[in-house]
Amino acid sequence: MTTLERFILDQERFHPDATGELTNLLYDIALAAKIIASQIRRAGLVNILGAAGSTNVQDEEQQKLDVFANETMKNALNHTGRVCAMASEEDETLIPIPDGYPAGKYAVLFDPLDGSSNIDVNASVGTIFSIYLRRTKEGPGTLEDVLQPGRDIIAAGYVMYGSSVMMVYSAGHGVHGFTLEPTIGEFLLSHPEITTPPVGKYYSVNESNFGRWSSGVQRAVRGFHGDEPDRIAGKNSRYVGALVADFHRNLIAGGVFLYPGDLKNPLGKLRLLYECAPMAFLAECAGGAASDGRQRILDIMPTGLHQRTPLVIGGKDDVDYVNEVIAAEDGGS
Ligand code: P6P
Repeated sequence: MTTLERFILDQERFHPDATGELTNLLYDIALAAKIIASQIRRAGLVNILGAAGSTNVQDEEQQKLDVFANETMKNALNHTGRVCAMASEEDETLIPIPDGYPAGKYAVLFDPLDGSSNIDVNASVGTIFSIYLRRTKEGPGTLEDVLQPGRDIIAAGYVMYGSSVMMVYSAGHGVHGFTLEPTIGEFLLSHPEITTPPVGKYYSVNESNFGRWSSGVQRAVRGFHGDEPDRIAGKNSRYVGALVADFHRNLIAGGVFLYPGDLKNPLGKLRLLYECAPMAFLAECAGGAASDGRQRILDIMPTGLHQRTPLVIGGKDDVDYVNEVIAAEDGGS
């Protein structure tokens, strides 16, 4: 059995100047994941224990799970001296380190509970995180430390709370999956060196938006329907409605996920910093690709914490196909 801690320590050989701080930071995130997982597992009992906002049988305030997950991530990271600042999809502004605690060399961004509406129907949800080296030299972290392009990510990953709890991460040397063994409370290496096929068997998109897409996006998706067999083989449609779950299936089995912009939301729905950039980092580390339909996600320079971007992510050839069709049909750069 290779635990997450043992594996990350072994990986340090790739970083001669490793101080062990990144190892400890990843372990802090793994601890938060275990705490969140334990609370999610009880979600189905909330009617017995009391719905969010009410008090449970122990007369404790029942937090909404996304609030709980957000507080858990912040509390696992803010006092360690490894982090100078955080940003979360759940917080409007930058999350500073509390007074009295040292500011560390990393900036951490996260979506604490992605796809949380799936909880009510017992479908998969996830936590997404990315880690950067701070930009500013010392003192409290600032927006400059978190508004960094995805190409500067030094590690990123997600936790998927599904039929089992899995943590998938990369520090730039391969993508590795760990499955939580609940009886011992450890993440054990279950999927070393994950790579994603260049052409996948699945495509994932919310087709109810089809009428609002550009003609390029419509043509690319019709290609996935099998309408242009001479150009691209048709694919099976799979869509869970939680990015972590759709991404994970496509990463392992091969596939492409799209959340395009449309007439109503030109930049789509997904957030650049908390959802698209970390997943794009993982996709590229696994041999895949990620674009906004035109440019590489990792090259987008963020201007705001909560900015959105269209997303095409998965097998390299599938992403290239979508980019080519959009360029041909929609023109522009
Ligand atoms: P739609 C969940 O709300 C989320 O942010 C992603 O996890 C998911 O991929 C997407 O939105 C689903 O959005 O519009 O298809 O329900």
